[in-house]
Amino acid sequence: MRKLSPILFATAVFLASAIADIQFDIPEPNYDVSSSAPGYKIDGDVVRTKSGLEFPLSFMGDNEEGRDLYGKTIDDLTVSVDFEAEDRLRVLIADKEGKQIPVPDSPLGLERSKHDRAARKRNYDFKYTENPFGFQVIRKADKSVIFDTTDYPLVFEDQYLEISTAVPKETNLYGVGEVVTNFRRDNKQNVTTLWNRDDATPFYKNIYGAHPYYTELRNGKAHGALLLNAHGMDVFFKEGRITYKIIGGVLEFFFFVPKDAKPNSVMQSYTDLIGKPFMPAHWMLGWHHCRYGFKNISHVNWAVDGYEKAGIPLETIWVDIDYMDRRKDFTFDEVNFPEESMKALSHRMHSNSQRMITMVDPALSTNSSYEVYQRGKEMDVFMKNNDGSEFVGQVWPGYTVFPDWWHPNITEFWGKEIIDWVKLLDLDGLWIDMDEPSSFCLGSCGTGKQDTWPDLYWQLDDDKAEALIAEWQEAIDSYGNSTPGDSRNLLYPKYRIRNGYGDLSFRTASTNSLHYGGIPHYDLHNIYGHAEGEVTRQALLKHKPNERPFLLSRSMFPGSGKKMGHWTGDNHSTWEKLKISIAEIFNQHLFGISYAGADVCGFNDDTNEQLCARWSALGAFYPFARNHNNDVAISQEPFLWESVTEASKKALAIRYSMLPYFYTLYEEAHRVGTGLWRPLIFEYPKDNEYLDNDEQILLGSDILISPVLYENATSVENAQIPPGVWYDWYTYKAVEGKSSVSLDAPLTHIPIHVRGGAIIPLKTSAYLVTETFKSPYSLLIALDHKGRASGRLYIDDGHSIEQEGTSDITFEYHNGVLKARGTFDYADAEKLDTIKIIGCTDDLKTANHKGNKFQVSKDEHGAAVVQGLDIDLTSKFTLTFH
Ligand code: MIG
Repeated sequence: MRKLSPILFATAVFLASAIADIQFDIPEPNYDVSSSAPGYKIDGDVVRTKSGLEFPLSFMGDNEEGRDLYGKTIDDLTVSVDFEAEDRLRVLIADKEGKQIPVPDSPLGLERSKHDRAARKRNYDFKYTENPFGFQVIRKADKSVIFDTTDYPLVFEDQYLEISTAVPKETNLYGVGEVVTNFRRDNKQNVTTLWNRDDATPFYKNIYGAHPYYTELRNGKAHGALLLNAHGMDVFFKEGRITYKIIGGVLEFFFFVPKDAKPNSVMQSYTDLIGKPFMPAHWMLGWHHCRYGFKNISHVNWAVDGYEKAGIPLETIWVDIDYMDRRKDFTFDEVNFPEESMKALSHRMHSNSQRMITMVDPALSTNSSYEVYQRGKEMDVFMKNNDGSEFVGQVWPGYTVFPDWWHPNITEFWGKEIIDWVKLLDLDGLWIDMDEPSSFCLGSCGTGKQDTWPDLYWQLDDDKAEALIAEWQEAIDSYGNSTPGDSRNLLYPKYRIRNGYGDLSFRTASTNSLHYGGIPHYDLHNIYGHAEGEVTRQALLKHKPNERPFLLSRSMFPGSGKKMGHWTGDNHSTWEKLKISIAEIFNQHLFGISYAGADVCGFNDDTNEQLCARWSALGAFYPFARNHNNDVAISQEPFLWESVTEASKKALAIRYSMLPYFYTLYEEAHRVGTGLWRPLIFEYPKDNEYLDNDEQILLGSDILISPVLYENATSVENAQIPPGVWYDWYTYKAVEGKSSVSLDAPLTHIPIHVRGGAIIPLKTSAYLVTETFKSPYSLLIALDHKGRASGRLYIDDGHSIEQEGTSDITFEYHNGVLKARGTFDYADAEKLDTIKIIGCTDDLKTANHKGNKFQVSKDEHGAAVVQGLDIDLTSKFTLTFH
């Protein structure tokens, strides 16, 4: 059938850039993007439906010509066009018979069938050609064609779909992932493969999640497009074209065309469809610490102690798979992590208002004495082989089964295990890993081997590895390429997407294994982690219906950000991974995931003091901020080095003081869909000099972060300062915008600027998030050139889903008058204590509030300061300065 190259194969895993490429006999497909297929024509009436148009297509080739390029040609198609909203168009091209498998509604949760009326106002036009069929999406306002398939034939086969749009050669493309690469994508030679995969973040290759979504920016105007399809695919950005080559499903496109054509509005439109990012609780914004390879419970407690002694804020401690008995979920290593000691850790954390999270992997040991497995078996909830036996792969606990998130019993099964576990340790959240899903062998390698312990192939000598691989191959092939009633080649589809591991089934569940209803994994692979997230989240909600659940997942799909956060996976302790983490987080935001971060100080390889200091300072501003490390690397707790301690404490004091600002941004993300971290180009889309900047971050619109990303640098060169006036966070020194400057940055210092024109709500930073939120508010008023500033503050109880009352306050300052307006329904009396004004040329002496006079003083950097205001943030107020 095909040959394996075991030498490459055996050594490849965990080597970041190596490719464990299993050689296929089938020829390499044509990766060229100019297709010569015959295409389709409209073959029947174009009918107006309630929500748009519908018409049939038929294949234009004759019996031989252009048929069956990489699959079986489907002759009859239906196109449905839905004018779903003013800013959203859906174009669905599907097989008439409905045999192709679309992304399932559940657990996607898009409610995509609900649109039964065409939006009357529309920012776009839809046009089509009949013979051959092609379509265009046009932005009405300037008549620009933003998607255009009319000069390229459509290919629609059971295992191969190809569609392509023309784009201007010099266009700017962002998104399509998950992939490690610069934020603005190279559109000359770029292919992004989507096939969820457990691999340690090599550049340019497919990794954990799949997001067939992009934002395009042309001449300062943005739009977005989602191809809602969970099959493996290659997306080509090549001079003048975006081309999709997909191995199954249907073509379900959504186009996002907001009126103002701003990139941030495109994010709003996109998340209107896929769901807004979840609202985190206050504590989730604190600093997290984790490592793989804590040796025992004392080692974990040592880390907690170390933070405390050094005075480095620690909100949450994480325990990785180390706690488990032979890596089995929901069990304890009775020697190193006995149950009582884990309970004691949880108690310790909680009695100090801190938190605890543990890892849960989806794959469950098939050991006959493992009760979780027995319960699942009884409820029949695991993935199957096509002869009805359990699909048994291999993960950390040895041979494992994989929960089938589409099985009707899964909620009951998984829900019980999750709730029991969370209750047992009184956990604050869960971390779901390996949910691509990851499996270390090929095929159902463990069927019938229940109680034996498999080798890890990457630890074997070549000849042994070869023998093992031959065995696996036999196992996977024995279940056949296809399933009864399905003639597709599920194991070796002819079109080879550029999967980093070659074989689609390598390092994951095999594509011929089955989910409920006989649906092959082939058709659901990219949505497995998303589905696990949904089922797990439902369990957490059942356990505590009014608490915002905490879930972090490695594998994501469009809509996952509504349920959970994401870390960027197994990065490396290198400068390039530090730098690229910025682009990765920008991308996550683009995909509707606002709770995102990278492993601070790096996961794989040994970190070093300088790198870890720089990373800790930048990581202090990650939306999700966590230090995490590998089991075989040197320890990297921040308190182990003086400079890292200092960098962490300084940066975290700033983060904690800014928590109200972070929280307000999170509320905006949750309501609107905008990101916390914004590339400069998204805030200033007409300023082309920002197109490529993925080294600086706008936190919201008002805080500019310019981290050091290069070894031995002690300054940030060519830092771009956006338009207007910006003030140094530490010295209030003004920098004129639209400039490029050099910023001093000694080892423990991270340059930060605040936008003139902004009002930033702050708290007094403390060791813990709860303590910090107990302190009174202060406002930092940074004036623009006209002496104006404004800002926003959102307040709620910080953890409940249902709120009795929230406050949404707008502050405006002009001509010595500060006005606070908005809604003030949050019941607890929150106080405003201090106001600081920077960039003020008037010599302010007093501030007046309801007849009370307060002295205005100057701080050491010349800012005007009023303290002791004691104003209740329970109603609107005005403060006048003289
Ligand atoms: O194959 O649980 O990405 O964060 O520490 C390694 C151990 C499994 C991979 C995760 C990483 C985690 C590690 N896991």
